[in-house]
Amino acid sequence: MSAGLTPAATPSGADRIVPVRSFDVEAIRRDFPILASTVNGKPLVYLDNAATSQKPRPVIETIMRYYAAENANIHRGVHWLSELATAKHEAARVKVQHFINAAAAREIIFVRGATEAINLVAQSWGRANLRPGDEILVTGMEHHSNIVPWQIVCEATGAILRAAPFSDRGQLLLGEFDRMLTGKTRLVAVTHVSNALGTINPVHRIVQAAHDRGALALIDGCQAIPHMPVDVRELDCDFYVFSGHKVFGPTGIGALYGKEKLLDAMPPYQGGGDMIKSVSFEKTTYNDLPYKFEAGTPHIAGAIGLGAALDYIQDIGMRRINEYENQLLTRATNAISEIPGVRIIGTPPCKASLISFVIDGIHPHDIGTILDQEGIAIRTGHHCAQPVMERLGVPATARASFAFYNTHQEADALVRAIRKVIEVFN
Ligand code: C6P
Repeated sequence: MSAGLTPAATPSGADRIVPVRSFDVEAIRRDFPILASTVNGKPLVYLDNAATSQKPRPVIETIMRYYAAENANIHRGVHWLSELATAKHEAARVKVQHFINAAAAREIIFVRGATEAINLVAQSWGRANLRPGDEILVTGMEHHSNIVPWQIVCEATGAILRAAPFSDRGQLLLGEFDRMLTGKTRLVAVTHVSNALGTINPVHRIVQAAHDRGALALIDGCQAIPHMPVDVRELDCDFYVFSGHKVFGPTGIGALYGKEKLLDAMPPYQGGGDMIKSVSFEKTTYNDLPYKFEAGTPHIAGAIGLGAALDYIQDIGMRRINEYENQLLTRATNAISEIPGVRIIGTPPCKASLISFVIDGIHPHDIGTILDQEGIAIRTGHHCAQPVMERLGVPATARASFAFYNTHQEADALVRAIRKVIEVFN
């Protein structure tokens, strides 16, 4: 790496230059030390943001400061450090609350990531509420994390998992979705943005339709939260989940939002310290929200780091991020569409800033390998969305996914590298 991870001499954030009016991508990039790296002798072009995003200095520094000066266990000690760490951890929860406009901090449960959040709802709400013949409705474009937890709970309860289809372009077939949403449907679980296609689903409408049928709605926001403003109260969703590492925060931390009355009625997911009020062999009573769902010592540094990440992108502004990324998406899509032999997988009208593609006669892994030689990081494979691949009749795709720190030049470098792949194979 040409830029190390040494903390800046200035206090957290003091060296950040985030211009208010114009989108100064070069100034933003200076906040991300890893972006100055070279790979295979070429400047790193990081286009694997849907897998995980890079971390800005304020996040790195916040985590370093936590371990250097603030580390203690939380909710347990009466000593100064424990109270400090507790306050920081709970302040991070409030940051998540405000970021998604939840009504209360107790509606935010810290989890390891979106996967754990969905498993929590499946195991807690699902086991308590699902009966044989009840239905869970997902879409055909879900990540495995929004399929397998429901299959597990369906096996345990006798409920049935159904998947609404999508078109060849990767657009959810709403007519089919509505038809499959019946009086038997107890929960609709839909991705806000598809990680394999980029499709932005009409989640507001989906939530309303679910509620009209008496079903709950869970939204998997993993690929939406880094790219667009999300307001859970406006959406009126019952649950919303996301992972911290995709939104410029650390790995191992994420959030489950749930409406308070639902979370209150749900049994604990895991047992252990911190989720109880009192324990005896005769009777154990559970803690209040959100702690009822947070057994054991949590990822304290992760939560605080996530809070710093949300502060950082809020400073830039989610609308501006969205606008800028749309420019990158349009530029890259137009150029890639012109290359003979390249097919973009996922061309719905509403799309987030990722492009899945295949090239005639060239395996996506070979595309990824040649792009890597050019310093370009993309993901290849099924993207943990095997049903999407099966539906579209491709074994795998190459996927370039953009973040707000990517540049127009990087989009052009991707296009040049795709042309080079074709040259090499021809
Ligand atoms: N998708 C990708 O490269 P975790 O692993 O819990 O942080 O996130 C799971 C997950 C859930 N839903 C969606 C829509 C996702 O995209 C992901 C993670 C990564 O596409 C890694 S497989």
